[in-house]
Formats: sequence, structure tokens, C-alpha cells
Amino acid sequence: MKNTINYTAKLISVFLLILTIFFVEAKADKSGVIKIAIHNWSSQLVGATVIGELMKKVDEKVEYVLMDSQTVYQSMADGDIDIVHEIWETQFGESYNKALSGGGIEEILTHDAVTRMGWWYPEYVEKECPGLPEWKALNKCSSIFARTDSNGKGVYIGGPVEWSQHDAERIKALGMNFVVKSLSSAGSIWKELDQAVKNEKPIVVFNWSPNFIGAKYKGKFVDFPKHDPKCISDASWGINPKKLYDCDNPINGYLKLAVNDDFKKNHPKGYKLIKHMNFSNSDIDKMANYVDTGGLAIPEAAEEWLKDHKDKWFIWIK
Ligand code: TMO
Repeated sequence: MKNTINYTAKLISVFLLILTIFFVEAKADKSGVIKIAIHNWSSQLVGATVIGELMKKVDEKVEYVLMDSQTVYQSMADGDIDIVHEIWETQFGESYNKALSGGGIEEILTHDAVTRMGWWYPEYVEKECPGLPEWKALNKCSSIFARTDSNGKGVYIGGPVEWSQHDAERIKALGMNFVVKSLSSAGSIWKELDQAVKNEKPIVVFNWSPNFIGAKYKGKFVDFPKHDPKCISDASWGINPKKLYDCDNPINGYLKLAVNDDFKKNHPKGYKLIKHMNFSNSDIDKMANYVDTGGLAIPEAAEEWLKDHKDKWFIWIK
């Protein structure tokens, strides 16, 4: 009997050992290639390419992997992605923090860039809607944003659903006479905006900062009740005691960069570089602008940024 227990215990420990080896193996990147996440907006694509080109300068190999911008954080924790470099607080903070707390991620830095996003309108809209950028004023003018299919409600042009915005919840929580029309890409938002601006038609769209569009058109973000972390975790907080999201997004949001926590071990040269790099508002702005206004392809835009910012990145790779 004792022997059987002993034998079983041994069998279990061998099994556990194999399991451990399997998981360690699965997590460690043996390919020697740095996997950089890419997403569906211009500045991110250009920045990822900039980072990739700099990695090559310090003798690392890189690969770009198109990822969903919410699930990417767990993928990074699992070791399938090495670097995510544009973690916007408002949209990705929740998914990022969840993956971070589960282990497997090393946070490297908060960029100098300070971020904001939300409802944005071109300046001429203020003529037809006095009181802007206050949200109550916007709500009073809701009818000027109505479309044939919106039942008299104002239409807010939102971004891809993947860029979680909680706007339908915000509309409900604040009792606004609006509906969200989610578009499938950033390009579709700019198309709607260009069209409206051409005809000076009222429009309110999802926009973010830093981004190129502020340089193209004058405009403002709508101010909702000031953000508080409790607003998105405690329904009783805020002007609607029964609902979350009865507030604005953070107006000084962070932009972070994080890596898989084996990155330091697997890519010491790349790690040294990444510890030094940092993007400012103007960097992100320009990266988007080269593509969305300048019409450059992503690799050319990255090349352009590198050409214009030698003084900046030279210090990172030294
Ligand atoms: C993900 N984005 C910052 C473009 O909204």
C-alpha cells in the first residue's frame, strides 16, 4: 500500500515537472524575433514601424503582428506578443490592467504624450449650438445632429466597437437624446467629417488627441461631467446614482508602453533601447499626419519620422 502511494506521488511529480517544462517552453520566445503588435490606426502603425526599424539598428529581428486592441494584452502576457507601445488609458486601461495583474507583463514607461478622446465637433457647429462645449448644450441641440434613420435623435459618429468607448452607456446614464453610429474604421470617421465640413453641416464624431485632425480642422471636445475613477466602477457615484459612465473620459489620460516580462531576458539589446524611448504628443501627431494628411504609406511615414527626429532616437540606441 505504502509503495503504491509512493509510486503515485512520484508519477504525479514527474507529470508536474513535464507540465512545468512545457509551460516554460511555451512562454519563452525561442524564435529570437521580437513580435511587435500593430493595430488599426495610423499613429500606432507608424510608431510600431519606427520601433521595429530602431530594433534592427541594435541587431534585433522583428515581426509585426496585427492584433485586436483589447485582447492583445493577454496575448502579451502569454508570450505571443513582445511589445505594445500605444496603450491609451481611456480605451485600453481596463484590458491592460486585467492582464497586468495576472502576471507576464512588464510595464516599461508612460510616454510624455498626454491623451484625451471623446465627442468632438468642428468649430462652426458652435454657431448653431450655443453653450458648447458643455454636454447639456449639445443635448439641447440634439435635433440638428439627427439623420433620416435616427428617429429625431442626434447621431454621434463613433469609432470601431473594438475601441471600447461606452458611449451608448454614457448616453443612457446622462439621459441624452442621442444614438451612436459606430463606424468600422478611422478612415470612415474622417470621410464623414470631411463631407460635413465641406457643407458646414453639424456633426459630432469620435476623435482623439494627439491625432492629426486637430491640425486639419479647428474643433473641440464636448465636456461631460469631470471624470473620476469611481464613475466607471461605482454606479452610485455621479449625477446618475444608478449608472456607470455618467462622466467624461479622463482629459489627461496616459499613453503607456509595456512588454512581455521575458523580453528583458530574451532581447537584452532591444530591452535597453525600449527603456530609453518615449513619444511626445507631437511625435504621435506627426506619425498620424504623415499618413492621414500627407498620404504616405506606413513604411514611408516611419522613414520620414526617423529622418526628422535623428537627435531624439540617436540617444535611445546609443
Ligand atoms: C485607438 N484610438 C486612440 C485611435 O482611438
